[in-house]
Amino acid sequence: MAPQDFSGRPIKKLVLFDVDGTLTPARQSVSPEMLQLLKELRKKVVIGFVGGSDLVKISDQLSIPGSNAIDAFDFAFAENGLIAYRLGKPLESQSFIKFVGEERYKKLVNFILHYVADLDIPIKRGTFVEFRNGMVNVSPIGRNATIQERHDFEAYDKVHGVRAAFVKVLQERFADYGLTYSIGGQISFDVFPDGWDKTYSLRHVEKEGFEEIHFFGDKTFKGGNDYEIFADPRTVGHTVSSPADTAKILREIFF
Ligand code: M1P
Repeated sequence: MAPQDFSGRPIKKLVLFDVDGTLTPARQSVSPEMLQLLKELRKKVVIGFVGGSDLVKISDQLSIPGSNAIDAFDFAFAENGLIAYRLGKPLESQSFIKFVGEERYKKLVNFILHYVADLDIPIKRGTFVEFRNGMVNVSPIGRNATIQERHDFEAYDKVHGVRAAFVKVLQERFADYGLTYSIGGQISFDVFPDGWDKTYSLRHVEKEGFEEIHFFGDKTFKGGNDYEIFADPRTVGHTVSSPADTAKILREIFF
């Protein structure tokens, strides 16, 4: 049975990780080497992930046969911490639809779908809006693009700013909704209530009394979905360029 507290850890610090680009290549699986390193790290400190994706996708990425993402970390935060687990047990969760309300949501999603329909981009696939518990994810190309199509769209978007322009329109059109738009991945952006960025996860660990909370992320620049938690005074932020970079910095600091 898992212990209920962290008294066995010699270092009273929490280390939180973004998922895509930090623990794994974007939308791909964690390597056995990274899992082994995290296992070693967990003997010393308390560890957690805080991802923007939903729990099913993050679990797929962070599990290898015989392991489970929720059990491999002390804290598991999906959808920026709107879905949260501590030592394998669920913590209180929040919902986007309760915050926005059905009527207002309908106006938002109708507008988004019309906007996507009018977009002239090289290819479109399917699932342009993904409704999640704590947010809505919007993708101009569609979420079931292949890995290659993702790379191509990301490169196209760097030149044409499709997502940035889309976000600007939504910010203006729905200015009274109290929503934040975050371009965190390759093909989409997340939409969630103001303040429900990755700092949301910190409310779940505030009472634990950690000496320090470290955060590792790759999108720590302003506008990136790691920015708020990286810049938050409650965390010590680390910017990484890849999972290999994460491993290198971890070894320097904690081993
Ligand atoms: O974790 C970063 C982002 O990963 C995905 O983005 P994309 O599909 O655009 O690469 C999404 O799950 C997104 O919600 C998340 O923020």
